Amino acid sequence: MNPAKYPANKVFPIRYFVPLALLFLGTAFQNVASGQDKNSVVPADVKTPEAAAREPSAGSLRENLVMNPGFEKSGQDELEYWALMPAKSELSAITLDGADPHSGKSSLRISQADAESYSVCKQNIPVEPDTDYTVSCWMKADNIIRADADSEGVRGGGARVLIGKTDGHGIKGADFQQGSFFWKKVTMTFNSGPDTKVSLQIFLHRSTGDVWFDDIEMVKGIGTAAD
Ligand SMILES: [Ca+2]
Repeated sequence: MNPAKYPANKVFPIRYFVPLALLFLGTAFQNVASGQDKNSVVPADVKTPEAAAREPSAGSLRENLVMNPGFEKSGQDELEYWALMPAKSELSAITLDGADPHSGKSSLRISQADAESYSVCKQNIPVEPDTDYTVSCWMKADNIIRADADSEGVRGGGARVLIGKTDGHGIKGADFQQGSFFWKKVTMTFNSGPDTKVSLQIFLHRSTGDVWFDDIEMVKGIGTAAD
């Protein structure tokens, strides 16, 4: 820069200052009038309807409706949210197992030595009527062998996840599982029909052997949350 060519008093001539000052004041007044300045009284956490709609909320499509789905919450002598009904002849048939869970620290194990035993673990879940839901769970099995046919010719079933009415009637069950297999995901869909509450049940029906359940999921709509 050549000081002789650009003297200090010519860098910002006074004739530019007044219009710029008026422009600044005019902009500041406009912001205050429209409520957009930094001292605006509109709280920062107020969401527009569009922003609120994008956020997940209770009852959203992908929410898992099962409580304690991975069998990680347990108090003394009980498993939170689940009703345990071991077979009458094998009252210790249902336990938490810390060995090789599908997730977390434990899975639910049903172990039966009597082929006529039937142990059930269930939970009531609120639903919307006439709505499709998808149930899935992870299962592992060791040597599940069904009971022979009873007096009516009906064999034992094996291990299964089932959705029923709260009065005990079935709505829909996934395929019965037998034999031995490592962790696998079992999925089914059902429609709630007129019901506003269903009973989600996992059980080992009239069979010997061991079955483990973990990460039970029930979501509204067709397809699991991971789909
Ligand atoms: Ca678990």
